[in-house]
Amino acid sequence: MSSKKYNMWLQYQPILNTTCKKHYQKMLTTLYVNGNAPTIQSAEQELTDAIFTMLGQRITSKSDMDHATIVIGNIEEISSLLSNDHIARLAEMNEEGYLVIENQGKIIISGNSDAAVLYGVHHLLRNMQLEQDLISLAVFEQPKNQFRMLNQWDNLNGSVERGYSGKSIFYQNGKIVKDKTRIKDYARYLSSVGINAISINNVNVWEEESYFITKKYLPEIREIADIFRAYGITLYLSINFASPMTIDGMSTADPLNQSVQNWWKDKIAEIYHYIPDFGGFIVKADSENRPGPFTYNRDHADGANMLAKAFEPYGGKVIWRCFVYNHLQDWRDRTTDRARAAYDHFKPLDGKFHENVILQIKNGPMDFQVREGVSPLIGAMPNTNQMIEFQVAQEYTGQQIDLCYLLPQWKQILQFDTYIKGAGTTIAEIVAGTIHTYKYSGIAAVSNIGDDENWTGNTLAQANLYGYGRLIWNPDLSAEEIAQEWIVQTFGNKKEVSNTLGEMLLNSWEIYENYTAPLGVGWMVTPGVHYGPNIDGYEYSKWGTYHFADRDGVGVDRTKETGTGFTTQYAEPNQNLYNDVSKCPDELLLFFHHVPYKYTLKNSKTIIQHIYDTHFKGFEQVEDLIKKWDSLADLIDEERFKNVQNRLKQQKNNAREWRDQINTYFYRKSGVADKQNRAIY
Ligand code: GCV
Repeated sequence: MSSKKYNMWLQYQPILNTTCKKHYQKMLTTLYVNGNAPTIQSAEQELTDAIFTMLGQRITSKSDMDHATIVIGNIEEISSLLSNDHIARLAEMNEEGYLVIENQGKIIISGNSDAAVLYGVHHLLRNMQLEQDLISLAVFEQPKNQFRMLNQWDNLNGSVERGYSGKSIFYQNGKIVKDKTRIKDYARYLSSVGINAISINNVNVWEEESYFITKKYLPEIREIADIFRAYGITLYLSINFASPMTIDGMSTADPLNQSVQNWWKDKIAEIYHYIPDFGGFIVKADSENRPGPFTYNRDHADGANMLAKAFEPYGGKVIWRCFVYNHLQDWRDRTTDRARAAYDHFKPLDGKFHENVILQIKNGPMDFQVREGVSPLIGAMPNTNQMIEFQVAQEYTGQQIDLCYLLPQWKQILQFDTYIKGAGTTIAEIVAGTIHTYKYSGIAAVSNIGDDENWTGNTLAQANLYGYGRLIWNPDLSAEEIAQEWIVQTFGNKKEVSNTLGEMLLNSWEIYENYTAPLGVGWMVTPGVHYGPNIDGYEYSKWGTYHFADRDGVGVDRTKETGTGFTTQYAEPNQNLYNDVSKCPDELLLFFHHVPYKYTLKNSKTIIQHIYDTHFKGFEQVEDLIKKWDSLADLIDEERFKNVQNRLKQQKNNAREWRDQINTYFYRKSGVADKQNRAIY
């Protein structure tokens, strides 16, 4: 399959700028490759294919590097082409660091590992897609984060939990797909943005998927691991904590039970027999009905360490999710606060986990809302490896129908200063492992792809996948830079498209927030599906996701004096910032406080007027998005144009429904009229 929509940001369109094209054609004629590891072969293939489609010329192979215009490969053999300074700088970088150098008309790409060479090749190709000059190129790059992971929430029956782009590319009707071309293409896209780890099944591991770690499935999973390996990506599996019972009918899965421990030891040995560089397990335990150590009165450290020990001889990791909370809450009970749960469960266990365990913590204490505080657990365990979890899949942010470019949100989270070790203790530094010197750390995210021809349902949602990879490689890139890179590579180098689409993407998170749940309160979505408004949909449910609106006010009191005390989980001065209603930032006010409708925000509006204004505005902004997109009709191919146009139409209906339901709801609750007298029902 190859079409513009399928090719995402690796379009490799013919270069239109003639000066640029001539310059490239002259420079990129012959190739010398050193090394034959699968990743190096992928790099060579990518380079030759891309140059052919961009420049219309086949690059020829050379067996000696002196006569080649491009040289790629391991540093040892090609070091004679580099200066001592180049070599020293490369040696200072981490295992995935690479260099791309132009020296007397020759391009040299090398790195500290085979995967690094592939990243270097993609750097060159990105520069070419962006039509940049290659003369005097002297790039030295290394990723800021060690783990750059994607989690697939794919099920064996072909469905994808929270998937908005068709069915799974991995599984179909209860089987692993035979034709793995699409998996290979996915690996290509991921490697082009530096992803280096993937888990390929849902963290909710159902009955049949429990058998993935048995010989029933391992031979085929090995094939998938081989595919990803050739792109520098390590394979992980999600497991069922009660596997010894499910798979082998044992009477217990108690992590302190010797026969359970032996069972896992044997199981892990078996996996490594098939996949010698297997990454490890992702575990969702004692969370939303999934089994875990609590059944046996054991804690999460007991559970994780049992697996970690069995992984030790092989270098495998246990990625243990912290999304643990009471999902059977009584709405009448105001003392239980879901936001507190991860910290309350895990913080006391700091230092108890083995060094090959990494805790995976959702970016917010609730669940991937359009806006919520940053999880106070991140950074709060100096002696335990941690990584943050984002959601590229737009579960609560428009489900890839509504436009919501998530880079500004992720940037804000990464830049958040926890002050855990004084000023500058940002989330970005914590997950990069520079604050607490974690052995392993990084970033994971729920993927947003499926088998739709364009991978992501909404073509514009490709920007979130691209941006996720780019941002976690280099958190200093701005959301705008990333958007521009993506636009040019995806739609070509046209000023009008870059300007208009850039603006659409960058404002889209704010627009989505404007017409959905206000001021950080979250939810208000249709239960189960999580799309579209249902303001009280979760208000009297067991999930712990309440807004507490009554005739006088709205919001969740999480203060230490009168509320749940969640604010105390933050270090100072954040604790005080959030706890004090007069200091709390507007956008999070209802996440931390219950306030009257006539309470005045820092923006000088009352809460109620702010709700009305943002909801009317959000809808108008969607109308404007439609106009903007329509203005690009002649500049974008029909298929992709129509795809987005159609989604924007649906977004408009959604925004209208949100606007009217929210405004009407709060008008009826508060009895306060809109100052501008607009239509409220
Ligand atoms: C995989 C939310 C989602 C669930 C998901 C869960 C999780 O609750 O709605 O579908 O389950 O998060 O992250 O484990």
